Amino acid sequence: MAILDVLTFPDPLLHRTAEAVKIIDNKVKKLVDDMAETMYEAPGIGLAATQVSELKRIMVIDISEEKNQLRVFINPEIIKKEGTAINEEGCLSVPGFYDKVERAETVMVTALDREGQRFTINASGLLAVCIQHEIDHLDGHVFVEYLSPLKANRIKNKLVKRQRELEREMDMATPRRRVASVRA
Ligand code: QAP
Ligand code: CO
Repeated sequence: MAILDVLTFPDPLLHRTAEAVKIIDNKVKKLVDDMAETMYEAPGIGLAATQVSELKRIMVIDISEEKNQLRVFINPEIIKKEGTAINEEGCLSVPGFYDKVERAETVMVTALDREGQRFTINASGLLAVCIQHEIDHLDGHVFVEYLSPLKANRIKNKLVKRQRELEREMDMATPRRRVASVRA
């Protein structure tokens, strides 16, 4: 098991479309397990493979209080949507920012589980929000895109600035290699 690096908005990879999984082999199962570990460690309630730089249609969700009800969705598809609801959302790829987003209130979704078994569920409440948020990632969308351009730009600028500061800190922590001076 491993903790994976989570991409931060506005990374261009977050806007690419993920490809359907053809065979659930050990590599896919390891990715599912690593994604779950990464989500729990964050901690978060949902994570899409796109966020860990894997353009595969895989997402993990656990909205339970005890963090013991992992749901794995491979090649998820929404087959029915009903109503609308506005909920506060956040995202591991948009750390520290939360805002209201309007989505369908209930969704019927079909997907394959970690063993390749098809399941279909009717989701409402937080689970419905999370499923739509994660499927958006697989289609290259981040919740920030639903906010006003003003809000979206503010978030983008702050995250770019923070990333630069983090990179600078990491660079400072790297010991400078002494370069042998070339004698004339
Ligand atoms: C998507 O998001 C979601 O800003 C999952 O600093 C969120 O797990 C669906 C997180 C809300 C529905 C409602 C965010 C962790 C986790 C942060 C997450 C942060 C640390 C977000
Ligand atoms: Co997200």
